[in-house]
Amino acid sequence: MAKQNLKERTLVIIKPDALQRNLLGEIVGRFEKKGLKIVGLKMVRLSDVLLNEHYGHHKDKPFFTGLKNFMKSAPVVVMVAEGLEAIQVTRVIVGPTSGRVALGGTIRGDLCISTQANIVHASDSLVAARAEIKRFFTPRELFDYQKADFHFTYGEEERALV
Ligand code: FUP
Repeated sequence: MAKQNLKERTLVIIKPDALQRNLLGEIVGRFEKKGLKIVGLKMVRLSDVLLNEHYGHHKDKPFFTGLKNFMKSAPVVVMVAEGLEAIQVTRVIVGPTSGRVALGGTIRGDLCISTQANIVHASDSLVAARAEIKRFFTPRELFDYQKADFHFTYGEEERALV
């Protein structure tokens, strides 16, 4: 297991359904309120090339073409969130793939009822997070900065995990 650190980063894609359903602010707000630091954020329109790469592990699934068309139907917002165990923390607050089984309190559980139109994508491992962040962001688009609430976001032992 990788050493715990306060700068673990994960990629989040806020999908076209969230944009169409006026949920952008709500979703970014949930990450902020959790205590994750937003270190990158932009709107992009996804291409076939990018989606073939991003969802390559699903290319033989029956839902692949539909998923790609959905992801191209409007721009998406891509975001990098940083913090202690950011990858796992993000998966927990996002909830499982289907909005129909995701528990209330999670983003998908509270905000959607679909498997495809499930509001967000979030990296599922350290290896995936590294590749996905590189896929969507250049180093210059990612920011290192101090947060004013750092001392109240983490406890003493956690703050020492530089
Ligand atoms: P997740 O990691 O929770 O985003 O889920 P997966 O990697 O298993 O799936 C990626 C995307 O494929 C989902 F966000 C939606 C889509 N999908 C379907 O449309 N139908 C399915 O049965 C499974 C996944």
